[in-house]
Amino acid sequence: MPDQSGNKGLFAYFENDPDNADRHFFGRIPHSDRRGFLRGAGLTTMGAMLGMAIPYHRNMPSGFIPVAFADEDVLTGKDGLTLLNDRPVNAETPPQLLDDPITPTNRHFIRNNGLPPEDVDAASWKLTVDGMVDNPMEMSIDDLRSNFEVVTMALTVECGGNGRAFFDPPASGNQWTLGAVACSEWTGVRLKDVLAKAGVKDGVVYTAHEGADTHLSGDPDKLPISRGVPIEKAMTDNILIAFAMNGAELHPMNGAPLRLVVPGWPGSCSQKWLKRVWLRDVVHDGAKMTGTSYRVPNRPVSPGEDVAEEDFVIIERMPVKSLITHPETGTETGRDGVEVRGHAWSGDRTIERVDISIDFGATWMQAELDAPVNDGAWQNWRATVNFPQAGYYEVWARATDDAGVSQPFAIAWNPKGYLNNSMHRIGLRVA
Ligand SMILES: Nc1nc2c(c(=O)[nH]1)N[C@H]1C(S)=C(S)[C@@H](COP(=O)(O)O)O[C@H]1N2
Ligand SMILES: [Mo]
Repeated sequence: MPDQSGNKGLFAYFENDPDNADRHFFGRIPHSDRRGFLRGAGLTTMGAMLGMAIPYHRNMPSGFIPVAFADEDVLTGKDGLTLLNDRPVNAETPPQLLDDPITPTNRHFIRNNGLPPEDVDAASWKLTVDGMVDNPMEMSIDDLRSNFEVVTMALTVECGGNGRAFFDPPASGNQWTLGAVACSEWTGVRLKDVLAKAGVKDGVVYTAHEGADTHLSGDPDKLPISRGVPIEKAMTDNILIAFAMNGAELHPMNGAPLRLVVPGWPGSCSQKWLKRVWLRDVVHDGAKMTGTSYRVPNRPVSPGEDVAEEDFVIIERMPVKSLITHPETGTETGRDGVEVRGHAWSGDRTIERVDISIDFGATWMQAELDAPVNDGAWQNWRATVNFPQAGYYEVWARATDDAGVSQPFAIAWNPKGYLNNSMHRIGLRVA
């Protein structure tokens, strides 16, 4: 990565200082030639080589793949993701690629706050459980396997900032649209079993999670992120310390060889490259637990309002939401018997119904809805739609959970762009 960028990623470099970035990478190429190249196949080729769309390509005047970027092998094993940032790596999945009931590993989004560990060795990996426990423990992955019941569950992970791109006024941070969510099948041991064996002392309030990734600054004393959950949440049945994903190893960018999976709460609770769980007698105050990170105002605020830091509260469960994964927005369909389908989820709750509208919310039809395959999994739904005549339609989906709460049409704005669960709308041309 270029030092001239102030140690920022390539995306930030091109975004903040495109001329300099361009000179840095393409200095020896005469400017006029570069412009010429840009108009050719450059960007498409670059995107194809990466297997992704590049949203900031307008800021990359030269349009062929910089060597520094090409060397990144972090996206090996991912397919069709949209790269939002390269340092740290953040990539989301277009809705139509999330169509499978269980998200394949190559389509699970990536949200990194720091730099992932390199050359991890699963055989020598150690997890420490300490703090306010009767018996502090250090365990290998084999120890976890042999001392606790191994379970496999489909679990939904959604980034707290999914949907931030639609905020107006905009909120800073990764501009996730719809695809910072996934439901893969995870295999591991229950966090609660491990904590029970360690012996939870009276007075424990919160867990604190630490991973092996490093802070972007390179400072070894700083963690990029260390979050936790209330002990009552930690002791529920569907939180896994996972060592397998979809029946194979975890993808390196999804936390290999060991991670937490806390379904239904902000993805940030699901510490990747998990090294330590410690129990505390205070609400954890690690990196990105405090200030405005993964927090929202304690009251409704107007769009763009300044909110004092002490008025922010920690996000707990994620709200009710649904996603249309088929058809792909912008495509053409026939008139009759068009299957519309997708998923719906609501943190710590079950979805009770999903409704579909093809007339901008004027009328609704109820979709067929599957039960979750297990507690913590999203629910698949489908509806067969007959369009009354040819033309342009929007299809909207709206999930309702077992507390009777539905998705809003509009975004409840908050300063950091969290929790956007407004209805997903796609556009279709009906022939
Ligand atoms: N160690 C570590 N764990 C982490 C993160 C991280 O940056 N470092 N990002 C968190 C956030 S914000 C999210 S949304 C999820 C995303 O998981 P994924 O990258 O496997 O999709 O991982 C969480 N766990
Ligand atoms: Mo996240």
